[in-house]
Amino acid sequence: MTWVAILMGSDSDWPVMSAAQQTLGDLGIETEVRVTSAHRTLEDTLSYVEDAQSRHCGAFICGASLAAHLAGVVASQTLRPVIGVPIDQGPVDAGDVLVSKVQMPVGMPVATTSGGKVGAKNAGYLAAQILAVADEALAERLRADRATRAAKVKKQNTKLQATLNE
Ligand code: RP5
Repeated sequence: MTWVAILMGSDSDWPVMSAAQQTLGDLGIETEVRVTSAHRTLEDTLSYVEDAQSRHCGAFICGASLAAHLAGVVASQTLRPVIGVPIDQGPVDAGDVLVSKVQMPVGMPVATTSGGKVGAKNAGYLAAQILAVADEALAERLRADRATRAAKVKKQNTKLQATLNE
């Protein structure tokens, strides 16, 4: 079975990026998590991407803040899908990081989510949907997850209508 690599430029990104790992774990998808930087440990980053590909990694999720080059560097080294999560850190907010991440040159895409834990969770879901193209059991788990969320919204509406009709 294929798996997902979760990379981040610093362990300060982990409180956000752990949400991606949790999401994938809940869907039964194996992950590897690495702190590796596009600037400070470039060679390690490149070696890891090559090694992960050789071990059938199905997608990369990359979280970083500031200049946020990690996802772009990883995308330059692989044809596997790369998902970028903008992280709010220090002098920049996640919106600034998002603007950097989405501006990849033609032929080198990074699928960029919103920032923070919501973005990290959706990075997990997007990676899962990519893997589910070739994994019907996983697709079924994703459908079940959506059904659970839909049931929750319907329940909320039923409760609200009851309150309005009191
Ligand atoms: C980025 O710089 C990291 O991904 C992190 O989001 C940010 C700050 O890094 P540290 O100050 O925690 O090393 O490269």
